[in-house]
Amino acid sequence: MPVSLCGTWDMVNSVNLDGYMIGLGISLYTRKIALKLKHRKVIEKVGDRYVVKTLSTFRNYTFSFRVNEEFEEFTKGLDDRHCKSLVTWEGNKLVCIQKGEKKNRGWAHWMEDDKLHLELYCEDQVCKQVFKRVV
Ligand code: 1AG
Repeated sequence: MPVSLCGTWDMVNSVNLDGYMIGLGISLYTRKIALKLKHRKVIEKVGDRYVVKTLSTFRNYTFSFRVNEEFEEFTKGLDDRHCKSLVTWEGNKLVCIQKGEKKNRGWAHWMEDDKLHLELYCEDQVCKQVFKRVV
């Protein structure tokens, strides 16, 4: 059984978020704002659904899903695109493929040394973020 990613997590490191946002076609103006933010992740399990919230002082993004069940994702407030998304466990990694206009789009979450890791993929870009648990 994979470890639980549930909890509240604060970003402590972020590498190449700008490249990821360029891949998504985000404007320079919005990228400048987004790069200054400290993101907080709140991951909850409600019944058999996960609810994932990315919170910041600028915008919030919340979505929910069941593992192994494709869903319609609208990335409201991010790049405002529609994707057909599918989240699965690959070993201890929670992996999402976001099919849509952008090639090679998705993300992966996993735990390592009590930290929550996130990789965000879009086109040829990879953003890597690390979060520590909020106690
Ligand atoms: C995601 O998490 C993305 C979460 O799907 C947001 C992370 C970075 C920002 C991404 C794109 C930037 C687009 C527009 C910038 C505008 C606002 C930035 C606000 C950022 C906070 C919402 C996947 C994963 C799911 O965590 O578990």
